[in-house]
Amino acid sequence: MSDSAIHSNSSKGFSRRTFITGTGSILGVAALAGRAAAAQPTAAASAASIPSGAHVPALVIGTGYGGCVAALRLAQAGVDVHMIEMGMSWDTPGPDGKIFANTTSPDARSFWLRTKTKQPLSNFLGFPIDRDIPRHTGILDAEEFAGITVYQGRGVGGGSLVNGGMAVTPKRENFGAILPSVNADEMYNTYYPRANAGLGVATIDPAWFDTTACYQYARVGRKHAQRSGFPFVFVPTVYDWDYMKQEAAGVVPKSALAGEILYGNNYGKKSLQKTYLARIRDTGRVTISSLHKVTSVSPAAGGGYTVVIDQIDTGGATTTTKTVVADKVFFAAGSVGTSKLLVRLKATGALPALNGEIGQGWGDNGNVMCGRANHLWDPTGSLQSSIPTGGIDNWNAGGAFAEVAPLPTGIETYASFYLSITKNPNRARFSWNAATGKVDLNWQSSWKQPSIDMAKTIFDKINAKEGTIYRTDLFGTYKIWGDHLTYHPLGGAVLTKATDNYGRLHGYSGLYVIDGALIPGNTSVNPFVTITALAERNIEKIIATDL
Ligand code: FAE
Repeated sequence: MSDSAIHSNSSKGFSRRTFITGTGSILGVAALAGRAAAAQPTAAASAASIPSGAHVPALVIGTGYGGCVAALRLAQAGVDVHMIEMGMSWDTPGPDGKIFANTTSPDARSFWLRTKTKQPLSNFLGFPIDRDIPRHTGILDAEEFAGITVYQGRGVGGGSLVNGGMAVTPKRENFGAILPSVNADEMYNTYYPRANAGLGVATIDPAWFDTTACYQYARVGRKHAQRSGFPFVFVPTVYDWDYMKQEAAGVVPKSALAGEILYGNNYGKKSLQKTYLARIRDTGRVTISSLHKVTSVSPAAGGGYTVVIDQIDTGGATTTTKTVVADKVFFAAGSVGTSKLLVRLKATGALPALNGEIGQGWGDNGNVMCGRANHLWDPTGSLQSSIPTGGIDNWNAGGAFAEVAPLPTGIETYASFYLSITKNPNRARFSWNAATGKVDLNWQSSWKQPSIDMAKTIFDKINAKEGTIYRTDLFGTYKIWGDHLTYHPLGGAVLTKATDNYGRLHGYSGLYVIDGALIPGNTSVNPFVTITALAERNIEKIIATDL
């Protein structure tokens, strides 16, 4: 695939994407998918991107969950907003007629500026499965720090483009430990419901779950959990369940049932492109510059903030550097992106009055992965929906909540696979490294041991009961635990520490954090519903009092 084949930019392409995703009916999606396949890449949309010298009332850095909530609510309140996104707009099909690459055949679209894939499951049957790809501004960033690889989405829609769509509200009894300064009544009565509605969260039809071939793996996971005395819970998602049923019936193009995950999802997943971003577009008050990366924010002479932005090409090279002024700036570049920016801006003198909490309190949501080898009489199915829909809850007893995850290889693997979220207490810190000119993270590989111990409270017991063993071939040779990574970075600009109780950065009026950086390292479940709900809460207060 050539770079230009999937290069697109900003408003023009964005409109078409939201047009495509704005159709409600399954047949509409299918028909439009066909139309999209025939579409040509948009040309020279840079004319629509933010011009150097612009003065904007509100600038949002990043287009993930926090950024989208901020932009939508500001626009609805009558504020013109510009969103800056370093990734692509993901609205234009490649030569295969699809916007996103399949998990089983990664290509240039799959990874952010890498010449070789870095797949979370690096091995199968012990053999390495990573392969060479063209270097490109692809969708999944595997960002490597000394002790951990942090996976993140890149593009208009942020993590919603690549994630598994599991949309989980934490148990209320656990909320006090997640965000101690936030009123739980308000969250559970108002902001979690608002977030769930805005994201289109829904739970699988249990009767269909019990019969469809594509969730045999989850039924095996449920059976094994329950036989060992663990509660199995259905996990809500943002997948269009009616669409998945149509996939199973073979009447629409397949997405979850074609193993699409990690590198984008072409049809049934309601990413932010189909929810918040579609509503943002309808306001007519928001523009988005994709392939634009914010590099600096500092106080402007006449008030507001000077924001420096690199426009990049699909090889990652800077083509233009722009300077704009914004009255208010919302940091929504994700836990890692926001933390890296703020740590560097404080250390290099652009925002020296930020406090010493900047960069602190970062956690991995206790992520750890593992597989179990089942008996031959317990197959998990060759057809596996890529959207997980069940979890094993041992949070209060053992500190682990394990998602029963798919291994959508297309063949029978006799494996059960799990992503556990654990109560890992370790917290890391971002710091400026003047020698390298980069921001480091001091996470240590050994800090995953508590996560392994907590996950073992579930899987040692299941293995003993079932007479099964751990898989040792998925993360290397004779390696059980996927303990080198996280999908759920959280913290780095923690609420009430680096900011006030609503995300206003200490030291600078008009600068806000509104993404996963606010959350101190753990949400007890998958994080994006909490990130969205907290952003809904904070922006409501900011609009009421600061504008
Ligand atoms: P995020 O969505 O990461 O958005 C930040 C955006 O800012 C990105 O689009 C960046 O490209 C952009 N950006 C960064 N720096 C700059 C800059 N300097 N200038 C301009 N733009 C910039 O942030 N969570 C769940 O709840 N359920 C799941 O099933 C789930 N599965 C996941 C699977 C994978 C493989 C991954 C990677 C994540 C998964 N997550 C899941 C995590 C979830 O996607 C993540 O917590 C949220 O996306 C974080 O939202 P934020 O708004 O903080």
